[in-house]
Amino acid sequence: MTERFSRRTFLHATAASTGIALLAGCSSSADTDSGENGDSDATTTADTESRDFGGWFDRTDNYDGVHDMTGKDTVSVTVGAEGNGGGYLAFTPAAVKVSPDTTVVWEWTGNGGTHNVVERENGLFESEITSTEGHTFEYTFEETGEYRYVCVPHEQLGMVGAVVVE
Ligand SMILES: [Cu+2]
Repeated sequence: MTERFSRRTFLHATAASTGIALLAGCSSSADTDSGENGDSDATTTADTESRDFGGWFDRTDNYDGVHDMTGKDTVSVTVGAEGNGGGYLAFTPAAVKVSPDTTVVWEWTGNGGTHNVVERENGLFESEITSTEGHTFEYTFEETGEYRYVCVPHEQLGMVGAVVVE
């Protein structure tokens, strides 16, 4: 009881004395619209966490943990990003975590030849196979679970991805 009271008092005091700093922090983190054009913005601001995909990403050299993008209506993943042997044979981020009913939009860079996005285990989605810059494919994940997908032409080179819905 005593501890809780003193902690609350402390938080109050902190909030009051650093009110300006807190406001500045809030506005910059909520300001996601202005960063829409930068790929790096989306990847660097997301929290990442480790997760065992049972060897799914063993050949994927750009896999860098699960990027937490929960709470968004749409999340974009780059198709034909640099990676997996020095070419443009990667999905970035390779793994994302989203909330139910989130639409994931895959966007082709036009690099690395032809790519596609295929969920093969249950046939949930399969995109066109194309090398067109700016091409997009989207799928809305309604139910929680772990979804894995591949680029069929480059799967053996590590061009695979995952969407975790929680
Ligand atoms: Cu590919």
